[in-house]
Amino acid sequence: PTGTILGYPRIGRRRELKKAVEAFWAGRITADELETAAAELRAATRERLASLGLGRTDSSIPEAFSYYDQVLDAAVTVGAVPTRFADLVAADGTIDLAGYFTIARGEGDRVPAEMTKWFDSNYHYLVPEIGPETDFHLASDRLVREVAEATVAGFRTRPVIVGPVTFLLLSKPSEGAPEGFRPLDRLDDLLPVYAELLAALTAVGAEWVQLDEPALVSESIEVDRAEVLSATARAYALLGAVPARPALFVAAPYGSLDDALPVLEAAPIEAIGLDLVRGGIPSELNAGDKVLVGGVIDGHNIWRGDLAKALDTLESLRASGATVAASTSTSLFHTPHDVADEPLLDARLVSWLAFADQKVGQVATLARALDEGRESVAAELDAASAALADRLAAPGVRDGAVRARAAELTEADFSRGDYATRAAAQEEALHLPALPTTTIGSFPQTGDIRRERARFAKGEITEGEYVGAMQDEIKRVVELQEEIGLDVLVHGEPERNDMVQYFAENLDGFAVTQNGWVQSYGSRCTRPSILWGDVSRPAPITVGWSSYTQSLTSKPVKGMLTGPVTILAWSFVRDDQPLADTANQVALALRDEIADLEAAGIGIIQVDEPALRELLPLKKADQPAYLDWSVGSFRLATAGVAPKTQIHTHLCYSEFGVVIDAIDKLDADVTSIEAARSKMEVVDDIKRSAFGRGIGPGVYDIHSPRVPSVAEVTSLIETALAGIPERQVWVNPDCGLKTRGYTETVESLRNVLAATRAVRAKVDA
Ligand code: THG
Ligand code: ZN
Repeated sequence: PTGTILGYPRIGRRRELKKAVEAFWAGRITADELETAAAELRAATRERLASLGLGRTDSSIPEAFSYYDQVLDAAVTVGAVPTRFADLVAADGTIDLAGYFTIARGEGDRVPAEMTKWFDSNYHYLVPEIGPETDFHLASDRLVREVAEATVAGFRTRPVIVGPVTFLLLSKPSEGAPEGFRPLDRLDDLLPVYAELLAALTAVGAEWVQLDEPALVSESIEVDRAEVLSATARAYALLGAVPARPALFVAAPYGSLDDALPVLEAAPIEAIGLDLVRGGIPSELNAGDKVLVGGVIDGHNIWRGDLAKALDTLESLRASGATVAASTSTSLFHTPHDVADEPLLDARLVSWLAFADQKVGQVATLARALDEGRESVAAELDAASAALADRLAAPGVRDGAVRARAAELTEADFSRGDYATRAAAQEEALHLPALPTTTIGSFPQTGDIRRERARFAKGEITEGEYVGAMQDEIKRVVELQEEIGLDVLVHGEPERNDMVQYFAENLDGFAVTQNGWVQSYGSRCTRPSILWGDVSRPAPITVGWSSYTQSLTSKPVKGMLTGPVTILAWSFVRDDQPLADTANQVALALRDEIADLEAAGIGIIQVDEPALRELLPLKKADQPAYLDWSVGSFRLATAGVAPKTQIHTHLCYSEFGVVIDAIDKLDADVTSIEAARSKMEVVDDIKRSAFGRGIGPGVYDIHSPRVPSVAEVTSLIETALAGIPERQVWVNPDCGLKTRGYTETVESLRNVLAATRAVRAKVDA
């Protein structure tokens, strides 16, 4: 095939898969009914892709479905089920759908597989657990059945699976593995299972198979690079030697292959997928008679982009003498289905966009150009160029006032001055006790709250009624916090659907979608906003809610904002200027919001940056520049306040050590982080780093409904105090309480306060 895509959204145009999966979990439909719904979705996807121009029978349509996660699929396929779930495995070594979901979601005391970020995207995969005990065997024929299902429907599709090297590099040692064990050590035991799978795929008629090896582009892998390369060579020498096998297409999305490219070029495989959006054309190409699949259509964003330039790139790839096909840089599962599902978006904006279906169309156009010559697609190339030119010149894309303000920034705008002075001023202004207690910001989002928000969105209640309902909720949350005895209060964020979308809805330069869902993990989705123009703040956003809250209490109320890096990370961001420039525009809008909060008497303002770690580039050479602008944008947002105003930040995830220098440079007065799940491991990182400002390592794991006991929280606080000076320590949960229920939240917070009081009493004594 001359045109293909690496993958397609699996959740469904109207989130059909999410709904079916959740109905199955709730017991509303049977496993058979779920299978039927999934099969219908796969059938619709194949038909759709064919109608958009991919070949029905030339293996250009990927067979890339997943009920939950593609890494879990690979684990279950090769029999890598964690020991604690061994009872879910049937006598014949297979696991049913219910068992598959149990690994993903846990059950009772059995914790689910760990979830972590998939490269530099907002998708989360489940981390396989591999040890000496892992009994690799072909344990699932799901992929084989899907290829057969496609054949019955008149298609020949290309099955997709995570490749063996990436699979092991993304795995962690199982609980029982000895010290020093590395999953990659099991490569030679794993490969025969992949070989068996290849033979089974051939037997049902697969002519190609796609093995995804994104770990080859990442420099954030802990295994030594030379070992990664030799594992790759070994893996593909062995798989290439399988007698009756499909042609092997090894795809490397999310960046350039660098020194892994010669390894793949030398391997007995038939095609290599290059991400030519993130990486450039390799300086040296020796692909021989392999197909180079040029990933020139960006799978990571939603812009229509420069189609003529994409074709130029493919043509220069072909100039190396290689056989070339057109493709996407990554799977399209990072993009929503179809711009045609967005009737409320401005038509002009729509003309600049390409969601998954439009990108498939672009690939088909490029494939035709490769086959029949550039002239055969002249009209399409011109239309794309015209749309791009229109976008660059459109009102709002460049706003003179926003640009003038950014151009005038000086060093001083990024700096708050001496911490000791600030700390003294804050102590005098806030009068907080030792070990101050607070929460991260959100309180449980009840059905009532969601209903009121939905009714307001639909125009069923007036703005006055809506504000009244939210204020009632805020009042309840304030009274609850006072009764529990927390020191720094929050309003609970009932007015926010999502911490990024809420700001996007209230800033100029953003658009929000109706159906633009993108899978975040499992059945959970987000609707990333589209940051298309210069960003400014037409009016204060949170000031009314925060002032109302402060009017209810004499305790300090913390204003709650989402930081510039996180707003960028969880939106689709314009690609016509450096991220750094866009981040500074968002920062300036937030800076104004912070100034207004301060003027309204809010003495503590939290600016959350949970995505700071997530956007860290995969290539080490790109990391310093990233840390520079990301930290800079946070400082620009927060540095306008008086010394006595206390700036907080919150970061999710416990990989604190990786970005601790950056966190230090954020220069926030107080930083809260996740720590309870990892039993305060971060305390060692903090101790080593000489981090000198306020720090709140979470003492309550909000990811599970479990209520931590007073003794447990006491011990976590004491662990923190063993490594960090008492004057720096804050006491708070790991993260926001939005996804929790009220019952367990209240009980847990009471225990947190009881533990804090107990530790305070001991410290005072
Ligand atoms: N907001 C955004 N991106 C995020 C998060 C977020 N990315 C990382 C992390 N948090 C992902 N976590 C979640 C957690 C819950 C949900 C989505 C991502 C979720 N979504 C609802 C669902 O799928 O049913 C839909 C929510 C809605 O109605 O808007 O529950 O917090 N932007
Ligand atoms: Zn968090």
